[in-house]
Amino acid sequence: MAKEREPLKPEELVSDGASIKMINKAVEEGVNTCFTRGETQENKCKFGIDGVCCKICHMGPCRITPKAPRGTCGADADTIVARNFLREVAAGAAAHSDHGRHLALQLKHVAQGKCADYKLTDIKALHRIAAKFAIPIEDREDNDIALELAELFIGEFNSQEEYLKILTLAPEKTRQMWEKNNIKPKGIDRMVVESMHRTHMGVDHDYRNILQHAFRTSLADGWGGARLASMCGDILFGTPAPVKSEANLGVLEEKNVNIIVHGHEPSLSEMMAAVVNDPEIKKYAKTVGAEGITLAGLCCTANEILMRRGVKVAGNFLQQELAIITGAVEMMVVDVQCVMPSLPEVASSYHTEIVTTSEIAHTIGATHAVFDEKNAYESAKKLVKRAIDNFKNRDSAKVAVPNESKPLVAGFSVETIKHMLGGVFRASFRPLNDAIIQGRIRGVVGIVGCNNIKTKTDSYINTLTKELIKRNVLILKTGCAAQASAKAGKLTPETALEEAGFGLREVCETVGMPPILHMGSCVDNCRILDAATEIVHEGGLGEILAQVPAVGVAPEWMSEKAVTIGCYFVASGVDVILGQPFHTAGSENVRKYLSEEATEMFGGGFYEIQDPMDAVEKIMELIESARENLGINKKSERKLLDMKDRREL
Ligand code: NFS
Repeated sequence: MAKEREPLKPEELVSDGASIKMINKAVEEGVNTCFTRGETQENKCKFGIDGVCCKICHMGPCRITPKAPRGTCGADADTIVARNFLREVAAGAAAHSDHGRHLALQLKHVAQGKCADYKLTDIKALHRIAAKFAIPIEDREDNDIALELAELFIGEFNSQEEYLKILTLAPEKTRQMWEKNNIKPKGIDRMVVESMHRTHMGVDHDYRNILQHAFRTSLADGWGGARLASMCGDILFGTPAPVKSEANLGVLEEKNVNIIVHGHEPSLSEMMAAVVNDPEIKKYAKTVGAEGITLAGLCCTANEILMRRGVKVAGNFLQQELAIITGAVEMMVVDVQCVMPSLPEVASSYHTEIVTTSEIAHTIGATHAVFDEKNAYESAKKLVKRAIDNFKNRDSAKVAVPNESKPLVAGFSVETIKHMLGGVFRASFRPLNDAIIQGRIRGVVGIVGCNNIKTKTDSYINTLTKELIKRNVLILKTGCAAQASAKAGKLTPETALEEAGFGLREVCETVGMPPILHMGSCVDNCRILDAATEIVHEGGLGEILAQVPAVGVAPEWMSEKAVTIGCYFVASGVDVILGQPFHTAGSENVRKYLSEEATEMFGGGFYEIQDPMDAVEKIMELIESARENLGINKKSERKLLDMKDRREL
């Protein structure tokens, strides 16, 4: 049974005031959260940390030690660590890509007229994307174009012998590099199935061969499943454009019915966002004594509807339980991924109803209400009504919404960035390339991924971001990392510009763009690669992604999806810094493969750096060395000195 726990110091666990208040409230009300469970789970298994526990067959589990260097079957640490790693990558690719599959199928159903409540919202995006795959658009019905595109995307999952068509979106030299290293993926499903086959007892034992497939599988995600998820999302719900909103638990309103959408896929949350504006529903909320309805998002679902509709963000990953602890949430509707199984238990201390909506994601203690896409509006309306009916069950003594939220600007799709840089008539990355070549911007860093109980929430992310913009690095963000900046008030042009270095500030002011660009949810990490591809195509910064002065960072990552994302960045030639180490410490060979050998093969490798300031140093070193290799540093040094002089003056 639970032991007496040490008094918590919430300010050591989280960075923002709203979360501190809610952790204190949880303790007062005797509610367990990830922060208390994190303490009871503090003693981690060393074999697990090192990745040397093998439970792939039932002669085991076997654990590798200096005295027992091989498992019962003879597998050594290299094989075991590599197999465990590949399984993580496969799980991450499966999660993102299944999300992509649902959207591809939805695109097909919408094109066939089977989902009457959805439409092809962004026809420009449909045409733009169809053209990328040489799908004819002249004199054709949009539904026909969408159907052909949806079939092409669905084919990407099924392809048995052909490489993914979507790989053609990468720069040619990057594709040649994949070819040379034999990591071009075939069908997405095939890659994941093969990962499971290879790691079954007695199949693939060569750690290099196993890890090579990890990179191949990750590409099937980053350039495949996740990429097509973003593209389908843009067609169905609109390509994101700059939008103002707010973030943190203070977006909940005590006098309103509060509904939170949480998870990942945009279909349900889009419909919920439409329903809460229905006059009939608004009127109904008044009948129960509420002033109105607040819809807010958590995790990457929040990012999806923030980017396209400006829906407010209640918080990032480690705030999902804290939102319930406000006592003011009538309903939390979840779909898939990053949803804690503890939610119904936390909710049992309040009146919040947790509703699961996906066939593949049930939780004991939650209400299960399958979301019917073919009858989407009515499905969503039923849920909203049910939430309104729950308003009367609130315990007013337990309601305490922290008065903390910050304004933000999000919605930076690649198309938007192009327009901001080049103007409406000559949308182009040219000004960005020029600024990098001149040295006003030193490089571009993607900061992505989760929060992790092992790091004070948001602290690594925000320290790193602050230091990098100071050093004239443009930041592209997604996921919980973007929400960390939002909660800290750094996603408005004004606040961030106060902290940016001179060169970066000058460029951002000229084009009216903040130096930290929120590019969306976790599947939208492919938008970061898309931006890097635009930079290559624009010219002057190399012919291959590996040459661009760009780095990826997952500061506070925790999920298998993050492992996969890291891998597809590296396989695309981008160096990746991890704030948390992989579970690979048990094999020097695996570690060497993921860092040094990956760098030799792909042009990018992994670095595990647990201190954000050390990470800043490494990132700047990598960026400067890329600049050096491109031969663009000479000119910029002179210019930089000028600027320094000017600043001092
Ligand atoms: Ni991505 Fe991390 Fe989850 Fe989104 Fe947040 S935890 S791997 S950022 S919400 S997927």
